[in-house]
Amino acid sequence: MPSRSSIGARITLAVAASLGPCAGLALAGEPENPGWRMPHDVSTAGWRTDWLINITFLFITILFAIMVGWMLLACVRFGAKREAAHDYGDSRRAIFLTIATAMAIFVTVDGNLFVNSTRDLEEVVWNFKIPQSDPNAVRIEINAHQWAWDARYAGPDGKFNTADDVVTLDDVRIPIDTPVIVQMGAVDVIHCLYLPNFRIKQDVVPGMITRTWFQAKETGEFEIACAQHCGANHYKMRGLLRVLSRAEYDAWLAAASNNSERAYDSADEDAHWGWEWREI
Ligand SMILES: [Cu+2]
Repeated sequence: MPSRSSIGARITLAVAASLGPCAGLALAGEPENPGWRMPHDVSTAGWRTDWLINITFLFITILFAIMVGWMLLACVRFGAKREAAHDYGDSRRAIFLTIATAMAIFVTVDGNLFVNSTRDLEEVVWNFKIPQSDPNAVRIEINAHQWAWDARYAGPDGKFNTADDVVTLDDVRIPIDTPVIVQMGAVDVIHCLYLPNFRIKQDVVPGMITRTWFQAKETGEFEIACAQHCGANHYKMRGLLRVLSRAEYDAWLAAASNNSERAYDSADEDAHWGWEWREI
């Protein structure tokens, strides 16, 4: 039996193959702007989200085709010359058929969404045991505010809010093939960390620490966005996420940490927004 990922890939290909020529886009190679397609997935778990979107798209496309086909058939077969035999839909048979059809669609489409999304949450998305069991996992604290993302790495001492922390602005760097755990806080309004290429969306709420995790399977530069309208300059919350090789990442972190220690100012309280990492 094919796995969910291979079924998802086939559906994606089938949908892309059928729509590609209409949109005038070549299927070979990844366009810079994916246009009507989903952003290029570079995460290990993103296929789960894509599978659910694609299979749901397939379900509703089939339903749409059946309904339109049925109506067209009625238009062709019946008209002024040949009147259709009709009722008012209040017979027991009509009520039963209506309820049975609605339930079948609800159980199939929504039931599939419910069962598989619940399983995805339990197995991966909310399963922090996976990244925590990896000794190489990268931990990042993110402070969201109007209108930027501050990211904080613990530095060689492994503790947050100390002199060797690396702090960046709208610039998150992570190593490939390594779980990344992010804890987030907001100082003003609700923001939402959105990584389209990782299928990650997590609200950042003042007064609490929220978290997410993901793992990259390709190097490159990807977009960070805010998915909650957080004020007039919401659009400015655009950052860059760079996936580096492990060696590049380690070299960058070591150099940046050296710089941080030199520039550390214990009196600058606004700069010490980090918190003690919350183990679960
Ligand atoms: Cu925002």
